[in-house]
Amino acid sequence: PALVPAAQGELLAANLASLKRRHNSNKGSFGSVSIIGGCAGMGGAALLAGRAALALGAGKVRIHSLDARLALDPLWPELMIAPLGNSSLAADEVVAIGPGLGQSPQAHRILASVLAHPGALLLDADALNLLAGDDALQQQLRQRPRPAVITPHPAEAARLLACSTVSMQQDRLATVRRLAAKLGVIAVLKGAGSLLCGPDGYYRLCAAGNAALASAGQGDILSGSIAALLAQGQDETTAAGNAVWLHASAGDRYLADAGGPIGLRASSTLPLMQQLLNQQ
Ligand code: NPW
Ligand code: AMP
Ligand code: MG
Repeated sequence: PALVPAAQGELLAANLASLKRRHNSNKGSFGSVSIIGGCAGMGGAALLAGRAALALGAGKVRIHSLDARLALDPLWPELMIAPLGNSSLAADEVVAIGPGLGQSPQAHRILASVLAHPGALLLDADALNLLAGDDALQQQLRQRPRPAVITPHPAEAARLLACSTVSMQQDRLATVRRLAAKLGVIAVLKGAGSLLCGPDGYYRLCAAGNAALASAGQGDILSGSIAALLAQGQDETTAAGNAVWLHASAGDRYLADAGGPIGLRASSTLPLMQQLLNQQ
């Protein structure tokens, strides 16, 4: 915080009051989420994002999988799973694309068409890898009437900016600002001390979180969580900020309860996030 004037940023805080539920609400009140990803060998990433979207309160969640063999999540049968091509997107649903998407020509074609989705949109993982170095896709992203959310980890951010991870990590604030301005998006630069920034350069720093979160699938959990809060009506900055805070704080709760950072599975982060969400 001492590095920049206070007016240019602040610490991330929870802003969850709008998620309070009316007694007579129904699943239609809490929106629909589509997760696009899960190619052969990485179906788990799409399942984790889908489970997170359900766990954090989205009314309905569908996974559009690139692997036709992924047809059901037996542990979470509430999830709908459709092979890509046999499904369409409604204009008002929230779309999260990237977890386990892969970088095949098919994945590239899907991304190009999804960038035209008029509703809320989140890009993560391989959607960001496909975007890196593709000027036409970047132009499409910038021209969206409703800015998308992107959630790169440091290596994905470095690919987007065509620089090394080491040089990028030396000035994370400059990096997240460059990403948000260059792509016209709400950018989350993940890692220890996640940063959130919009195209106007105003940033939020997450002081919570620890190395318990350094495990496979945690980014996929974060993507689904942001999608859930978007589906419940929060705007892009609020949804991304709240999900980053809930995710990092769940990591801190694990550290305190377990007495150390080792052993938190991405799936096991979800009940901790649910507790934090309901206890606010
Ligand atoms: P290193 O090793 O330090 O040089 P990739 P991915 C770096 C899917 N998944 N600080 C680090 O580099 C995803 O959704 C599927 C610094 C690390 O080795 C994607 O679609 C799963 N560096 C796909 O896999 C579970 C950091 O980035 C490298 C950093 C590929 O995504 C796993 C890895 O990045 C996964 O989510 C940090 N905080 N964080 C499943 N169950 O199906 C990362 N790095 O090469 O982009 O690979 O992130 O695994
Ligand atoms: P991904 O690399 O896409 O799976 O995302 C990893 C998630 O875990 C992101 O939300 C990171 O911010 C979080 N994470 C990973 N390592 C740490 C760490 N050392 N401290 C805080 N958060 C972390
Ligand atoms: Mg990831």
